[in-house]
Amino acid sequence: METFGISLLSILLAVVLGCGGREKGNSPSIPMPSETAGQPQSPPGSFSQLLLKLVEAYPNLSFRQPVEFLPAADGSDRVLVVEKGGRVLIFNNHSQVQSADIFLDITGRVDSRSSEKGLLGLAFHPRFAENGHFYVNYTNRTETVVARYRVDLREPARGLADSEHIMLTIPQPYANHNGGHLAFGPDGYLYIAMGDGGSTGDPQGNGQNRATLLGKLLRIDVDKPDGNLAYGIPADNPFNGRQGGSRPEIFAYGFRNPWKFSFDRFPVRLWLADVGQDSVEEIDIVEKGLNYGWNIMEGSWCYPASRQCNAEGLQLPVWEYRHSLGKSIAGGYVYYGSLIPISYPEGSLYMAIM
Ligand SMILES: [Ca+2]
Repeated sequence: METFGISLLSILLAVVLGCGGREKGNSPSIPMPSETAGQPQSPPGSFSQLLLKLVEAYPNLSFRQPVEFLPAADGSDRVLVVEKGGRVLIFNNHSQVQSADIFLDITGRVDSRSSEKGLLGLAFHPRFAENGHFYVNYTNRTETVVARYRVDLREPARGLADSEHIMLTIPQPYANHNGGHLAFGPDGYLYIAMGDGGSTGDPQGNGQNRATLLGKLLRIDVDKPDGNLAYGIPADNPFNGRQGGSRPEIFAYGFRNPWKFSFDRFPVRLWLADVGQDSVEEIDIVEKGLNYGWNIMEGSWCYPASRQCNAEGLQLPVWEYRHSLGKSIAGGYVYYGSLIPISYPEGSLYMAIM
């Protein structure tokens, strides 16, 4: 899956779903795919109905393989762009901005030589203004690294490249499917998206194996290191008791390559885009402890499609599309603003596809 071929800032936010007016636990009021395992069904809706167009946000700047865009956490009007190669740029959030500064450059630590490897995510600590901490997710030659960095609070627009404190490393058996997004939830814990380790069809079975961190959404407590760990395990993580050898860092499992996820504000809801194998791209609402199906299922289809499967206990996506409609799904956000005149009054979900 080629995921880095276009400019992040000119991504067409291509899937628009109304998502208002629901309480947690009820079925979403968005179009649902078939709930019958293995039964082909065309996704509802049509991209041709969209009235969106691309606008270059910062025409005077250029970026090398940008993978993340986020606001600065220092109270300024600056924004950051994370580049896959290992740089993070910071600049004023103005369309005519002329130049960007380097917030962080860890190119020397990052192996980005294959298409899905590199510096893949950055998240500011919720109390960044007090502690100056931020977290990154990158690949080196053999593993994923989740590490903490810091700024000097007197100079919050410049990360200290020599301040690395490694939180977690995860061996990567293949070059692709590294997930890479990380973000703090409204609960103050750090969520980390991990792909299934790569290759085709999850040959190691990592998605369904709760003894590995591959193919999972993880949740850790960066503020309470526990024993030899650089982090703590939230008390209500679903496998905190290591049941059956399960890793306690797991929040949810059965993912192939969860590339981006985001938190809705009310009700609190975790939207996640999971990149498909050969046929189906999916959007999941992730809840604690649940199994999202890979590699038993690809979206709401059995995997491989020629095989019968048992979907009992598996969470189907809330929406999916097939490759006749678009390729790799990237992720997105629920938008509550008024700048885009969509007729869903309580928020619309925008997802980017490649
Ligand atoms: Ca799935």
